[in-house]
Amino acid sequence: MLECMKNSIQSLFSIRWANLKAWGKDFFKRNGLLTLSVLSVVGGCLLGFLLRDMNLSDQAKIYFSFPGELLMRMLKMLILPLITSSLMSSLSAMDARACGRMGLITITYYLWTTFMAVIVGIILVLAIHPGKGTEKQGNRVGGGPVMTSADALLDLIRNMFPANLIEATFQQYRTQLVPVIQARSISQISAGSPNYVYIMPDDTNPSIRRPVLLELTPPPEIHYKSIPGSSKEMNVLGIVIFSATIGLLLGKMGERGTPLVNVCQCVNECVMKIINAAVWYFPFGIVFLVSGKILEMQDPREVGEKLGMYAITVLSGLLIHGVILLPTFFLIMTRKNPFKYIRGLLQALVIALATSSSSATLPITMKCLLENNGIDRRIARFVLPVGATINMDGTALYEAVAAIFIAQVNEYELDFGQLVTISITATAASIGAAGIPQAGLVTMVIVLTSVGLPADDISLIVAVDWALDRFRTMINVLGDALAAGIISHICRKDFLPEAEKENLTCDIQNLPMTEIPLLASKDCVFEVIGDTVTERPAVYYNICQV
Ligand code: 7O9
Repeated sequence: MLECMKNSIQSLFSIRWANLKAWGKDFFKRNGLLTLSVLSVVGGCLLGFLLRDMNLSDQAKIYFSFPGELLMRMLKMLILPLITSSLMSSLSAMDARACGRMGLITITYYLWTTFMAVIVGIILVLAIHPGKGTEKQGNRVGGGPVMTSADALLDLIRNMFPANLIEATFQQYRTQLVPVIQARSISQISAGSPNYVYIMPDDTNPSIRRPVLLELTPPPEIHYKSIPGSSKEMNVLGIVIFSATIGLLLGKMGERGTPLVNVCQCVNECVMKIINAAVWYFPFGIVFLVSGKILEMQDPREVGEKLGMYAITVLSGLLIHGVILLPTFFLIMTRKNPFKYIRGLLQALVIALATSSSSATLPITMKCLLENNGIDRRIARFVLPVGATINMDGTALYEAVAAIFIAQVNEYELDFGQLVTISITATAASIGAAGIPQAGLVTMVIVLTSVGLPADDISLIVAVDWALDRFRTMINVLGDALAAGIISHICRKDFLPEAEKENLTCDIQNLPMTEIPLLASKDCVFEVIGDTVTERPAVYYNICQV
Protein backbone atom coordinates (compact mmCIF):
# COMPACT_ATOMS: atom_id res chain seq x y z
CA MET A 1 0.00 0.00 0.00
CA LEU A 2 2.71 2.40 1.14
CA GLU A 3 4.90 1.33 -1.77
CA CYS A 4 2.04 1.92 -4.17
CA MET A 5 1.45 5.43 -2.85
CA LYS A 6 5.13 6.23 -2.99
CA ASN A 7 5.27 5.07 -6.60
CA SER A 8 2.26 7.08 -7.63
CA ILE A 9 3.60 10.23 -5.92
CA GLN A 10 6.91 9.68 -7.61
CA SER A 11 5.31 9.25 -11.03
CA LEU A 12 3.11 12.29 -10.42
CA PHE A 13 6.19 14.34 -9.58
CA SER A 14 8.14 13.04 -12.53
CA ILE A 15 5.26 13.93 -14.86
CA ARG A 16 4.94 17.37 -13.26
CA TRP A 17 8.68 17.88 -13.44
CA ALA A 18 8.79 16.78 -17.08
CA ASN A 19 5.89 19.11 -17.87
CA LEU A 20 7.55 21.95 -16.06
CA LYS A 21 10.80 21.33 -17.88
CA ALA A 22 9.07 21.21 -21.25
CA TRP A 23 7.12 24.36 -20.43
CA GLY A 24 10.29 26.12 -19.28
CA LYS A 25 12.13 25.12 -22.43
CA ASP A 26 9.27 26.29 -24.61
CA PHE A 27 8.94 29.54 -22.68
CA PHE A 28 12.64 30.27 -22.94
CA LYS A 29 12.63 29.48 -26.65
CA ARG A 30 9.79 31.94 -27.23
CA ASN A 31 10.63 34.61 -24.64
CA GLY A 32 14.29 33.98 -23.80
CA LEU A 33 15.65 37.16 -25.25
CA LEU A 34 12.88 39.27 -23.78
CA THR A 35 13.36 37.74 -20.33
CA LEU A 36 17.10 38.33 -20.55
CA SER A 37 16.52 41.95 -21.58
CA VAL A 38 14.15 42.62 -18.68
CA LEU A 39 16.54 40.94 -16.27
CA SER A 40 19.38 43.04 -17.59
CA VAL A 41 17.44 46.28 -16.97
CA VAL A 42 16.83 45.16 -13.37
CA GLY A 43 20.43 43.93 -13.04
CA GLY A 44 21.72 47.21 -14.46
CA CYS A 45 19.75 49.19 -11.87
CA LEU A 46 21.07 47.06 -9.01
CA LEU A 47 24.64 47.17 -10.27
CA GLY A 48 24.42 50.93 -10.75
CA PHE A 49 23.24 51.58 -7.18
CA LEU A 50 25.86 49.16 -5.83
CA LEU A 51 28.68 50.91 -7.64
CA ARG A 52 27.50 54.39 -6.65
CA ASP A 53 28.70 53.69 -3.13
CA MET A 54 32.16 52.86 -4.43
CA ASN A 55 32.78 56.41 -5.70
CA LEU A 56 34.31 55.46 -9.05
CA SER A 57 36.53 58.01 -10.76
CA ASP A 58 35.25 59.73 -13.91
CA GLN A 59 37.65 57.74 -16.05
CA ALA A 60 36.49 54.47 -14.50
CA LYS A 61 32.90 55.45 -15.24
CA ILE A 62 33.77 56.03 -18.89
CA TYR A 63 35.37 52.60 -19.19
CA PHE A 64 32.48 51.03 -17.34
CA SER A 65 29.91 52.54 -19.72
CA PHE A 66 31.75 51.28 -22.79
CA PRO A 67 29.64 48.15 -23.52
CA GLY A 68 26.48 50.28 -23.27
CA GLU A 69 27.94 52.89 -25.58
CA LEU A 70 28.66 50.12 -28.07
CA LEU A 71 24.99 49.08 -27.97
CA MET A 72 23.86 52.63 -28.79
CA ARG A 73 26.35 52.87 -31.62
CA MET A 74 25.16 49.57 -33.13
CA LEU A 75 21.55 50.72 -33.07
CA LYS A 76 22.28 54.19 -34.43
CA MET A 77 24.37 52.71 -37.22
CA LEU A 78 21.26 51.00 -38.57
CA ILE A 79 18.97 54.05 -38.58
CA LEU A 80 20.07 55.69 -41.82
CA PRO A 81 20.02 52.60 -44.07
CA LEU A 82 16.80 51.46 -42.43
CA ILE A 83 14.75 54.65 -42.86
CA THR A 84 15.89 55.43 -46.40
CA SER A 85 15.40 51.92 -47.71
CA SER A 86 12.15 51.43 -45.79
CA LEU A 87 10.49 54.57 -47.09
CA MET A 88 11.64 54.09 -50.66
CA SER A 89 10.62 50.45 -50.89
CA SER A 90 7.29 50.87 -49.12
CA LEU A 91 6.08 53.87 -51.09
CA SER A 92 7.27 52.47 -54.41
CA ALA A 93 5.15 49.38 -53.83
CA MET A 94 1.87 51.31 -53.61
CA ASP A 95 -0.20 53.17 -56.10
CA ALA A 96 -0.46 56.92 -55.65
CA ARG A 97 -4.04 56.80 -54.31
CA ALA A 98 -3.25 54.22 -51.65
CA CYS A 99 -0.16 56.23 -50.67
CA GLY A 100 -2.12 59.42 -50.32
CA ARG A 101 -4.84 57.75 -48.29
CA MET A 102 -2.40 56.03 -45.98
CA GLY A 103 -0.31 59.19 -45.58
CA LEU A 104 -3.35 61.23 -44.67
CA ILE A 105 -4.70 58.66 -42.21
CA THR A 106 -1.27 58.28 -40.61
CA ILE A 107 -0.72 61.98 -40.10
CA THR A 108 -4.25 62.65 -38.85
CA TYR A 109 -3.97 59.74 -36.42
CA TYR A 110 -0.62 60.96 -35.12
CA LEU A 111 -1.95 64.47 -34.62
CA TRP A 112 -5.01 63.37 -32.66
CA THR A 113 -3.27 60.90 -30.40
CA THR A 114 -0.62 63.49 -29.56
CA PHE A 115 -3.30 66.06 -28.77
CA MET A 116 -5.10 63.49 -26.62
CA ALA A 117 -1.89 62.84 -24.69
CA VAL A 118 -1.49 66.56 -24.03
CA ILE A 119 -5.06 66.81 -22.71
CA VAL A 120 -4.46 63.86 -20.36
CA GLY A 121 -1.31 65.57 -19.08
CA ILE A 122 -3.05 68.90 -18.53
CA ILE A 123 -5.98 67.33 -16.67
CA LEU A 124 -3.62 65.41 -14.38
CA VAL A 125 -1.30 68.29 -13.60
CA LEU A 126 -4.26 70.53 -12.78
CA ALA A 127 -5.78 67.82 -10.56
CA ILE A 128 -2.60 66.77 -8.73
CA HIS A 129 -1.09 70.27 -8.51
CA PRO A 130 2.50 69.08 -8.01
CA GLY A 131 3.96 72.60 -8.12
CA LYS A 132 2.45 73.55 -4.76
CA GLY A 133 5.12 73.80 -2.11
CA THR A 134 8.01 73.09 -4.46
CA GLU A 135 10.78 75.53 -3.80
CA LYS A 136 12.44 77.40 -6.58
CA GLN A 137 16.05 76.35 -6.57
CA GLY A 138 18.67 75.12 -8.97
CA ASN A 139 21.16 76.64 -11.34
CA ARG A 140 20.03 78.86 -14.11
CA VAL A 141 20.34 77.68 -17.70
CA GLY A 142 23.19 79.51 -19.49
CA GLY A 143 22.56 83.23 -19.93
CA GLY A 144 20.84 84.79 -22.90
CA PRO A 145 17.96 83.55 -25.03
CA VAL A 146 18.32 80.10 -26.62
CA MET A 147 16.34 80.82 -29.76
CA THR A 148 13.16 82.61 -30.72
CA SER A 149 10.08 80.64 -31.80
CA ALA A 150 10.18 82.25 -35.23
CA ASP A 151 13.77 81.15 -35.75
CA ALA A 152 12.89 77.63 -34.62
CA LEU A 153 10.03 77.47 -37.12
CA LEU A 154 12.23 78.73 -39.94
CA ASP A 155 14.93 76.20 -39.04
CA LEU A 156 12.32 73.46 -39.14
CA ILE A 157 11.29 74.45 -42.65
CA ARG A 158 14.90 74.86 -43.78
CA ASN A 159 15.70 71.39 -42.46
CA MET A 160 12.85 69.94 -44.51
CA PHE A 161 14.84 70.87 -47.60
CA PRO A 162 18.47 70.06 -46.92
CA ALA A 163 20.88 71.92 -49.20
CA ASN A 164 23.24 68.97 -49.21
CA LEU A 165 21.97 65.45 -48.69
CA ILE A 166 25.25 64.02 -47.44
CA GLU A 167 25.54 66.84 -44.95
CA ALA A 168 21.95 66.10 -43.83
CA THR A 169 23.09 62.69 -42.56
CA PHE A 170 25.18 64.27 -39.84
CA GLN A 171 24.12 67.87 -39.25
CA GLN A 172 21.15 70.18 -39.16
CA TYR A 173 20.80 73.86 -39.96
CA ARG A 174 20.64 75.91 -36.80
CA THR A 175 20.17 79.63 -36.39
CA GLN A 176 22.48 80.99 -33.77
CA LEU A 177 21.93 84.08 -31.71
CA VAL A 178 25.02 86.18 -31.30
CA PRO A 179 25.10 89.10 -28.88
CA VAL A 180 25.80 92.39 -30.56
CA ILE A 181 27.39 94.77 -28.13
CA GLN A 182 26.66 98.42 -28.39
CA ALA A 183 28.89 100.48 -26.16
CA ARG A 184 27.22 103.73 -25.24
CA SER A 185 30.08 105.80 -26.50
CA ILE A 186 33.49 105.22 -28.01
CA SER A 187 35.12 107.09 -25.16
CA GLN A 188 33.83 104.52 -22.67
CA ILE A 189 35.68 101.75 -24.49
CA SER A 190 38.90 103.58 -25.04
CA ALA A 191 39.00 105.25 -21.66
CA GLY A 192 37.76 102.44 -19.42
CA SER A 193 38.79 98.82 -19.12
CA PRO A 194 38.88 96.89 -22.42
CA ASN A 195 35.84 94.85 -23.57
CA TYR A 196 36.37 91.13 -23.93
CA VAL A 197 34.35 88.90 -26.20
CA TYR A 198 35.15 85.29 -25.57
CA ILE A 199 34.21 82.24 -27.61
CA MET A 200 33.06 79.62 -25.09
CA PRO A 201 31.32 76.24 -25.20
CA ASP A 202 27.58 76.55 -24.70
CA ASP A 203 26.44 75.53 -21.18
CA THR A 204 23.87 73.07 -22.42
CA ASN A 205 25.73 71.66 -25.42
CA PRO A 206 29.51 71.92 -25.23
CA SER A 207 29.87 71.03 -28.91
CA ILE A 208 28.35 74.40 -29.79
CA ARG A 209 30.47 77.48 -29.25
CA ARG A 210 28.96 80.84 -28.71
CA PRO A 211 30.57 84.20 -28.39
CA VAL A 212 29.92 85.67 -24.97
CA LEU A 213 30.72 88.92 -23.39
CA LEU A 214 32.91 88.33 -20.37
CA GLU A 215 32.98 91.65 -18.55
CA LEU A 216 32.09 95.19 -19.39
CA THR A 217 31.73 98.13 -17.05
CA PRO A 218 29.40 99.96 -17.25
CA PRO A 219 26.99 97.31 -18.70
CA PRO A 220 26.35 98.05 -22.37
CA GLU A 221 23.13 97.43 -24.26
CA ILE A 222 23.18 93.98 -25.78
CA HIS A 223 20.90 92.84 -28.50
CA TYR A 224 20.96 89.55 -30.37
CA LYS A 225 21.49 88.93 -34.05
CA SER A 226 20.65 85.68 -35.91
CA ILE A 227 23.44 84.12 -37.92
CA PRO A 228 23.45 80.80 -39.83
CA GLY A 229 25.05 77.88 -38.04
CA SER A 230 24.79 74.13 -37.72
CA SER A 231 24.21 71.54 -35.07
CA LYS A 232 25.74 68.07 -34.97
CA GLU A 233 22.52 66.06 -35.27
CA MET A 234 21.15 64.06 -38.17
CA ASN A 235 18.63 66.02 -40.23
CA VAL A 236 15.98 63.30 -40.11
CA LEU A 237 13.17 65.42 -41.43
CA GLY A 238 15.06 66.25 -44.62
CA ILE A 239 16.03 62.64 -45.16
CA VAL A 240 12.51 61.34 -44.51
CA ILE A 241 10.97 63.83 -46.96
CA PHE A 242 13.57 63.12 -49.64
CA SER A 243 13.30 59.32 -49.32
CA ALA A 244 9.51 59.42 -49.36
CA THR A 245 9.50 61.55 -52.52
CA ILE A 246 11.94 59.25 -54.29
CA GLY A 247 9.87 56.24 -53.19
CA LEU A 248 6.69 57.75 -54.61
CA LEU A 249 8.38 58.54 -57.91
CA LEU A 250 9.98 55.10 -58.14
CA GLY A 251 6.52 53.61 -57.85
CA LYS A 252 5.32 55.75 -60.73
CA MET A 253 8.26 54.70 -62.93
CA GLY A 254 7.13 51.08 -63.00
CA GLU A 255 9.58 48.69 -64.63
CA ARG A 256 12.38 51.22 -64.92
CA GLY A 257 12.37 51.88 -61.19
CA THR A 258 12.54 48.18 -60.25
CA PRO A 259 16.37 47.90 -59.94
CA LEU A 260 16.54 50.65 -57.31
CA VAL A 261 13.52 49.24 -55.50
CA ASN A 262 15.26 45.86 -55.41
CA VAL A 263 18.40 47.49 -53.98
CA CYS A 264 16.32 49.09 -51.25
CA GLN A 265 14.60 45.83 -50.44
CA CYS A 266 17.96 44.06 -50.20
CA VAL A 267 19.40 46.75 -47.93
CA ASN A 268 16.30 46.46 -45.76
CA GLU A 269 16.61 42.70 -45.47
CA CYS A 270 20.31 42.98 -44.64
CA VAL A 271 19.57 45.47 -41.85
CA MET A 272 16.98 43.05 -40.45
CA LYS A 273 19.57 40.25 -40.54
CA ILE A 274 22.08 42.43 -38.71
CA ILE A 275 19.46 43.13 -36.04
CA ASN A 276 18.73 39.44 -35.64
CA ALA A 277 22.39 38.88 -34.84
CA ALA A 278 22.84 42.04 -32.75
CA VAL A 279 19.89 41.32 -30.42
CA TRP A 280 21.98 38.70 -28.65
CA TYR A 281 24.41 41.39 -27.55
CA PHE A 282 21.64 43.62 -26.19
CA PRO A 283 21.10 42.06 -22.74
CA PHE A 284 24.80 42.45 -22.01
CA GLY A 285 24.90 46.03 -23.34
CA ILE A 286 21.74 47.04 -21.46
CA VAL A 287 23.28 46.16 -18.06
CA PHE A 288 26.09 48.65 -18.62
CA LEU A 289 23.91 51.25 -20.33
CA VAL A 290 21.47 51.39 -17.42
CA SER A 291 24.04 51.14 -14.64
CA GLY A 292 26.25 53.76 -16.33
CA LYS A 293 23.33 56.17 -16.29
CA ILE A 294 22.58 55.46 -12.63
CA LEU A 295 26.22 56.14 -11.76
CA GLU A 296 25.93 59.59 -13.32
CA MET A 297 22.69 60.71 -11.69
CA GLN A 298 22.30 63.06 -8.74
CA ASP A 299 21.41 61.85 -5.28
CA PRO A 300 17.88 60.43 -5.74
CA ARG A 301 16.73 61.30 -2.20
CA GLU A 302 17.48 64.97 -2.67
CA VAL A 303 15.75 65.05 -6.06
CA GLY A 304 12.82 62.94 -4.88
CA GLU A 305 11.79 65.40 -2.19
CA LYS A 306 11.49 68.30 -4.58
CA LEU A 307 10.27 66.68 -7.74
CA GLY A 308 8.58 63.49 -6.58
CA MET A 309 5.03 64.68 -7.20
CA TYR A 310 5.97 66.12 -10.55
CA ALA A 311 7.50 62.79 -11.64
CA ILE A 312 4.44 60.92 -10.38
CA THR A 313 2.17 63.23 -12.41
CA VAL A 314 4.13 62.63 -15.60
CA LEU A 315 4.36 58.88 -15.03
CA SER A 316 0.65 58.50 -14.31
CA GLY A 317 -0.18 60.54 -17.41
CA LEU A 318 2.03 58.31 -19.52
CA LEU A 319 0.48 55.22 -17.94
CA ILE A 320 -3.09 56.37 -18.60
CA HIS A 321 -2.26 57.24 -22.19
CA GLY A 322 -0.27 54.07 -22.91
CA VAL A 323 -2.28 51.49 -20.97
CA ILE A 324 -5.83 52.83 -21.26
CA LEU A 325 -6.35 55.35 -24.05
CA LEU A 326 -4.18 54.01 -26.87
CA PRO A 327 -5.19 50.35 -26.33
CA THR A 328 -8.88 51.34 -26.18
CA PHE A 329 -8.48 53.19 -29.43
CA PHE A 330 -6.77 50.15 -30.94
CA LEU A 331 -9.58 47.88 -29.73
CA ILE A 332 -12.28 50.12 -31.15
CA MET A 333 -10.59 50.46 -34.51
CA THR A 334 -9.37 46.92 -35.09
CA ARG A 335 -11.54 44.76 -32.79
CA LYS A 336 -8.41 42.88 -31.82
CA ASN A 337 -6.91 42.40 -28.38
CA PRO A 338 -4.51 45.33 -27.90
CA PHE A 339 -2.60 43.62 -25.09
CA LYS A 340 -1.79 40.64 -27.26
CA TYR A 341 -0.43 43.11 -29.78
CA ILE A 342 1.56 44.96 -27.11
CA ARG A 343 2.97 41.63 -25.92
CA GLY A 344 4.65 41.25 -29.30
CA LEU A 345 6.24 44.66 -28.78
CA LEU A 346 7.75 44.11 -25.36
CA GLN A 347 11.27 43.69 -26.69
CA ALA A 348 11.09 47.12 -28.36
CA LEU A 349 9.66 48.69 -25.20
CA VAL A 350 12.54 47.35 -23.11
CA ILE A 351 15.06 48.73 -25.60
CA ALA A 352 13.24 52.09 -25.54
CA LEU A 353 13.49 52.11 -21.74
CA ALA A 354 17.19 51.28 -21.86
CA THR A 355 18.22 53.66 -24.65
CA SER A 356 15.70 56.51 -24.17
CA SER A 357 15.69 57.05 -27.90
CA SER A 358 12.81 56.07 -30.16
CA SER A 359 14.99 56.43 -33.26
CA ALA A 360 17.59 54.01 -31.88
CA THR A 361 14.73 51.62 -31.03
CA LEU A 362 13.28 51.85 -34.54
CA PRO A 363 15.09 48.75 -35.91
CA ILE A 364 13.77 46.62 -33.03
CA THR A 365 10.24 48.04 -33.34
CA MET A 366 10.33 47.11 -37.01
CA LYS A 367 11.49 43.58 -36.19
CA CYS A 368 8.77 43.11 -33.55
CA LEU A 369 5.99 44.32 -35.84
CA LEU A 370 7.04 42.14 -38.75
CA GLU A 371 7.95 39.00 -36.85
CA ASN A 372 5.59 38.96 -33.87
CA ASN A 373 2.58 40.98 -34.99
CA GLY A 374 2.41 40.10 -38.67
CA ILE A 375 2.00 43.67 -39.91
CA ASP A 376 2.23 44.18 -43.67
CA ARG A 377 5.79 45.14 -44.50
CA ARG A 378 4.87 48.06 -46.70
CA ILE A 379 2.80 49.61 -43.95
CA ALA A 380 5.36 49.11 -41.18
CA ARG A 381 8.11 50.50 -43.40
CA PHE A 382 6.16 53.71 -43.90
CA VAL A 383 4.33 54.21 -40.61
CA LEU A 384 7.27 53.53 -38.26
CA PRO A 385 9.94 55.89 -39.68
CA VAL A 386 7.36 58.66 -40.07
CA GLY A 387 6.13 57.97 -36.52
CA ALA A 388 9.66 58.03 -35.08
CA THR A 389 10.07 61.45 -36.68
CA ILE A 390 6.80 63.22 -35.92
CA ASN A 391 4.78 61.18 -33.44
CA MET A 392 5.87 61.75 -29.85
CA ASP A 393 2.86 61.40 -27.56
CA GLY A 394 4.99 60.97 -24.45
CA THR A 395 7.09 64.02 -25.23
CA ALA A 396 4.05 66.23 -25.85
CA LEU A 397 2.41 65.10 -22.60
CA TYR A 398 5.65 65.73 -20.73
CA GLU A 399 6.11 69.24 -22.13
CA ALA A 400 2.57 70.30 -21.28
CA VAL A 401 2.90 68.97 -17.71
CA ALA A 402 6.32 70.60 -17.30
CA ALA A 403 5.06 74.01 -18.47
CA ILE A 404 2.10 73.97 -16.10
CA PHE A 405 4.29 72.69 -13.26
CA ILE A 406 6.67 75.61 -13.78
CA ALA A 407 3.71 78.00 -13.72
CA GLN A 408 2.52 76.45 -10.45
CA VAL A 409 5.97 76.79 -8.87
CA ASN A 410 6.01 80.47 -9.85
CA GLU A 411 2.46 80.84 -8.48
CA TYR A 412 1.40 82.04 -11.88
CA GLU A 413 -2.31 81.55 -12.62
CA LEU A 414 -2.97 80.21 -16.11
CA ASP A 415 -6.32 81.05 -17.70
CA PHE A 416 -8.19 78.78 -20.11
CA GLY A 417 -6.76 80.52 -23.17
CA GLN A 418 -3.24 79.92 -21.94
CA LEU A 419 -4.00 76.24 -21.36
CA VAL A 420 -5.21 76.00 -24.95
CA THR A 421 -2.00 77.73 -26.09
CA ILE A 422 0.09 75.24 -24.12
CA SER A 423 -1.77 72.28 -25.59
CA ILE A 424 -1.32 73.54 -29.15
CA THR A 425 2.35 74.51 -28.78
CA ALA A 426 3.21 71.24 -26.97
CA THR A 427 1.59 69.21 -29.77
CA ALA A 428 3.32 71.27 -32.46
CA ALA A 429 6.68 71.19 -30.68
CA SER A 430 6.63 67.41 -30.38
CA ILE A 431 5.80 67.07 -34.08
CA GLY A 432 8.60 69.41 -35.09
CA ALA A 433 11.15 68.16 -32.52
CA ALA A 434 13.17 66.04 -34.94
CA GLY A 435 13.55 69.01 -37.27
CA ILE A 436 14.63 71.49 -34.60
CA PRO A 437 18.25 71.35 -33.49
CA GLN A 438 18.74 70.76 -29.77
CA ALA A 439 15.08 69.93 -29.65
CA GLY A 440 14.83 68.99 -25.97
CA LEU A 441 15.70 72.47 -24.76
CA VAL A 442 14.34 74.54 -27.64
CA THR A 443 10.87 72.98 -27.73
CA MET A 444 10.52 73.41 -23.99
CA VAL A 445 11.53 77.06 -24.31
CA ILE A 446 8.95 77.55 -27.07
CA VAL A 447 6.15 76.10 -24.93
CA LEU A 448 7.14 78.20 -21.92
CA THR A 449 7.56 81.49 -23.74
CA SER A 450 4.24 81.01 -25.55
CA VAL A 451 2.47 81.76 -22.25
CA GLY A 452 5.06 84.13 -20.85
CA LEU A 453 6.75 81.79 -18.38
CA PRO A 454 10.45 82.20 -17.56
CA ALA A 455 12.54 79.89 -19.77
CA ASP A 456 15.31 79.74 -17.17
CA ASP A 457 13.06 77.66 -14.93
CA ILE A 458 13.72 74.62 -17.08
CA SER A 459 16.61 74.10 -14.68
CA LEU A 460 14.02 73.12 -12.05
CA ILE A 461 13.15 69.91 -13.83
CA VAL A 462 16.45 68.79 -15.42
CA ALA A 463 17.26 66.59 -12.42
CA VAL A 464 14.49 64.12 -13.28
CA ASP A 465 14.40 64.71 -17.01
CA TRP A 466 16.73 61.86 -17.94
CA ALA A 467 14.62 59.33 -16.01
CA LEU A 468 11.28 60.55 -17.35
CA ASP A 469 12.77 60.57 -20.86
CA ARG A 470 13.01 56.77 -20.71
CA PHE A 471 9.33 56.36 -19.92
CA ARG A 472 8.11 58.91 -22.43
CA THR A 473 10.24 57.20 -25.08
CA MET A 474 8.42 53.94 -24.32
CA ILE A 475 5.09 55.69 -24.93
CA ASN A 476 6.45 57.27 -28.13
CA VAL A 477 7.43 53.82 -29.42
CA LEU A 478 4.14 52.27 -28.29
CA GLY A 479 2.20 55.02 -30.08
CA ASP A 480 4.04 54.38 -33.35
CA ALA A 481 3.58 50.63 -33.14
CA LEU A 482 -0.13 50.76 -32.30
CA ALA A 483 -0.56 53.22 -35.16
CA ALA A 484 0.95 50.66 -37.53
CA GLY A 485 -1.56 48.06 -36.30
CA ILE A 486 -4.54 50.40 -36.74
CA ILE A 487 -3.45 51.71 -40.12
CA SER A 488 -2.72 48.24 -41.46
CA HIS A 489 -6.26 47.29 -40.42
CA ILE A 490 -7.86 50.35 -42.02
CA CYS A 491 -5.84 50.18 -45.22
CA ARG A 492 -5.78 46.40 -45.66
CA LYS A 493 -7.94 46.51 -48.76
CA ASP A 494 -5.77 49.14 -50.43
CA PHE A 495 -2.93 46.70 -50.61
CA LEU A 496 -4.58 44.18 -52.87
CA PRO A 497 -4.64 44.46 -56.66
CA GLU A 498 -8.05 45.47 -58.02
CA ALA A 499 -9.11 42.00 -59.25
CA GLU A 500 -8.82 40.30 -55.90
CA LYS A 501 -10.34 42.99 -53.70
CA GLU A 502 -13.70 41.24 -53.46
CA ASN A 503 -12.33 37.87 -52.53
CA LEU A 504 -10.09 38.31 -49.54
CA THR A 505 -9.65 34.64 -48.75
CA CYS A 506 -8.79 33.59 -52.26
CA ASP A 507 -7.94 29.98 -52.94
CA ILE A 508 -4.59 28.89 -51.75
CA GLN A 509 -5.47 25.48 -53.18
CA ASN A 510 -4.36 26.78 -56.55
CA LEU A 511 -0.79 26.65 -55.35
CA PRO A 512 1.07 23.37 -55.78
CA MET A 513 0.63 21.69 -52.38
CA THR A 514 4.30 20.76 -52.07
CA GLU A 515 5.37 24.36 -52.42
CA ILE A 516 3.10 25.85 -49.77
CA PRO A 517 4.96 24.88 -46.59
CA LEU A 518 8.23 25.95 -48.17
CA LEU A 519 7.05 29.22 -49.54
CA ALA A 520 4.63 30.57 -46.98
CA SER A 521 6.26 32.80 -44.41
CA LYS A 522 4.73 34.69 -41.49
CA ASP A 523 3.68 37.81 -43.30
CA CYS A 524 3.73 36.89 -46.93
CA VAL A 525 2.84 34.11 -49.32
CA PHE A 526 4.46 33.40 -52.63
CA GLU A 527 2.12 32.84 -55.51
CA VAL A 528 3.56 30.37 -57.98
CA ILE A 529 2.05 30.45 -61.45
CA GLY A 530 4.13 28.65 -64.05
CA ASP A 531 7.62 30.06 -63.76
CA THR A 532 6.69 33.34 -62.12
CA VAL A 533 6.78 33.66 -58.37
CA THR A 534 5.02 36.71 -56.96
CA GLU A 535 5.19 37.85 -53.37
CA ARG A 536 1.76 38.44 -51.83
CA PRO A 537 0.82 39.69 -48.35
CA ALA A 538 -0.65 37.07 -46.06
CA VAL A 539 -4.02 38.83 -45.86
CA TYR A 540 -4.45 37.73 -49.44
CA TYR A 541 -5.01 34.17 -48.42
CA ASN A 542 -6.74 32.60 -45.56
CA ILE A 543 -3.36 31.73 -44.15
CA CYS A 544 -4.82 29.48 -41.45
CA GLN A 545 -5.54 26.87 -44.10
CA VAL A 546 -1.84 26.48 -44.89
C1 7O9 B 1 12.44 59.81 -27.95
F1 7O9 B 1 13.35 58.20 -38.17
C2 7O9 B 1 14.53 58.16 -37.64
F2 7O9 B 1 14.69 57.03 -37.06
F3 7O9 B 1 15.41 58.24 -38.56
C3 7O9 B 1 14.74 59.25 -36.65
C4 7O9 B 1 16.02 59.64 -36.35
C5 7O9 B 1 16.22 60.68 -35.42
C6 7O9 B 1 13.67 59.83 -36.06
C7 7O9 B 1 13.87 60.86 -35.14
C8 7O9 B 1 15.14 61.28 -34.82
C9 7O9 B 1 15.37 62.36 -33.84
O1 7O9 B 1 16.37 63.00 -33.88
N1 7O9 B 1 14.41 62.57 -32.94
C10 7O9 B 1 14.43 63.48 -31.91
C11 7O9 B 1 13.59 63.22 -30.84
C12 7O9 B 1 15.21 64.60 -31.92
C13 7O9 B 1 15.16 65.47 -30.85
C14 7O9 B 1 14.34 65.24 -29.78
C15 7O9 B 1 13.54 64.10 -29.78
C16 7O9 B 1 12.66 63.85 -28.61
O2 7O9 B 1 13.00 62.64 -28.02
C17 7O9 B 1 12.11 62.13 -27.09
C18 7O9 B 1 12.07 62.98 -25.86
O3 7O9 B 1 13.10 63.48 -25.44
O4 7O9 B 1 10.97 63.11 -25.32
C19 7O9 B 1 12.51 60.72 -26.73
N2 7O9 B 1 13.81 60.65 -26.15
O5 7O9 B 1 11.33 59.46 -28.33
O6 7O9 B 1 13.48 59.46 -28.49
